[in-house]
Amino acid sequence: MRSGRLGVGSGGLSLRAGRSRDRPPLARLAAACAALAARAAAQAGFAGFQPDACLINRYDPGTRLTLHQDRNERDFSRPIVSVSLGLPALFLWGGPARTDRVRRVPLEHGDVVVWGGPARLTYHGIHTLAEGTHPLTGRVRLNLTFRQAL
Ligand SMILES: O=C(O)CCC(=O)C(=O)O
Ligand SMILES: [Mn+2]
Repeated sequence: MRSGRLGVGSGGLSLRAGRSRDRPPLARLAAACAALAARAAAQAGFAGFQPDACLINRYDPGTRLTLHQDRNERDFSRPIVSVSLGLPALFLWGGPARTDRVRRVPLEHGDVVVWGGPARLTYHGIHTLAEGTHPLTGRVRLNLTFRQAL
């Protein structure tokens, strides 16, 4: 699994809203993604979510993401919004302790998962990705997590 980041703040590719016609295409894409994430968060009961960071993970078959909590953000009252693209995966959804029972939730291309509130620090991960080919991404799963990090 490899990670990247879709820029944060004014020097890079801002996820903040602005006058869209004055912005370069990539910035408009970032703003559209942020709007989508905010809408998903609102539908899940987290109004006012304003993501300022997007972590992008790339998984090839045979790779995985071990159980962890998302703790790099300043305000845990803000949710995480996760968008899955490409190959399917099993999302591992545990509890507040690493040793809690873990459920396996199938995720497919286009699925959006939002977690926050009392579930914000739930341990989660991705089971070893199975071999496969997706018509849009080939042998790859991409995951975008939108975060209010600052
Ligand atoms: O790939 C996923 O669905 C989860 C990614 C994740 O948990 C993370 O980037 O912290
Ligand atoms: Mn995570």
